[in-house]
Amino acid sequence: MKKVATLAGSDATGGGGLEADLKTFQEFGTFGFAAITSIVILNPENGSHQLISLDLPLIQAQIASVFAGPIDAIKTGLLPSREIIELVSEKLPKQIPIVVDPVIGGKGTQDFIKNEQVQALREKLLPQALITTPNLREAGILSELGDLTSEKQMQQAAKKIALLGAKHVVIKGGARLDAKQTLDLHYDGRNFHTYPHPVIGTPYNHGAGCTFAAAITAAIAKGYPIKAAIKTAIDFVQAAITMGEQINPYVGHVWHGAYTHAEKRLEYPNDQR
Ligand code: PXL
Repeated sequence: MKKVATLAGSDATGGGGLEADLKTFQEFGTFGFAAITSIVILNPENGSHQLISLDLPLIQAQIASVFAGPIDAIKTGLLPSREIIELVSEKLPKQIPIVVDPVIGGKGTQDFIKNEQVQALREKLLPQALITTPNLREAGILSELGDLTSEKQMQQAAKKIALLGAKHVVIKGGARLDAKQTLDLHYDGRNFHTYPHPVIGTPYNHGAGCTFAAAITAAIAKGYPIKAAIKTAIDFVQAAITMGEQINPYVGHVWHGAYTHAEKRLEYPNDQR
């Protein structure tokens, strides 16, 4: 069985973060591991979020646990301080495919990380990435090009991010460029590939970004070629968004099991109830 690890934050509400990663790894039939860097909690009184970072020795010990045996692919998610980014980049094994989801902000939350940490992502982590998956906003920040408002600018940003060392850059266009059609742009260091698909009109898409990167990571572990991994991850997330649900008064999540219809698994037979 293929083993896939995430080094990421916990989203206590279960839509994003390592919860999304583990659910997605399972859907791909891989064995999921997780080292928790931080915990994002939601205040049920007013919908505000709080981020709590774990101490470095605790993160280090979890990373050591994860790598006590062989791992086939690794994803990084929320790494909310320069020290944590440095620790993770030091401890990442060198020969294993690494997917860096450069989490800077979250939906409905303040930015998790600020400029100083962004520099650490650029200098320490992106050089180790086989694939990085910024959204439009993160791509603008990482490339230092600011707001990206056209496909041409997405291409420029992808090239600049690739210069930092990431071998493949996938910029998630989301619905910001065009309300009807969304564009995911992939730069492989030489050529651009585009993956246009329709925008799904739902506000219940929390966790889509984490799920996308997790799906790519699991697919890579299973031996998919990179373009097939990206295409399958897009289809996986499209299905997850289509079945998104409101989870609490403040947020609606994607359903990670949609692509495989996991909600239909292990049902108790009606005639035996
Ligand atoms: O969507 C980015 C993200 C990543 N990681 C954690 C999160 C979120 C969004 O809320 O909670 C832990």
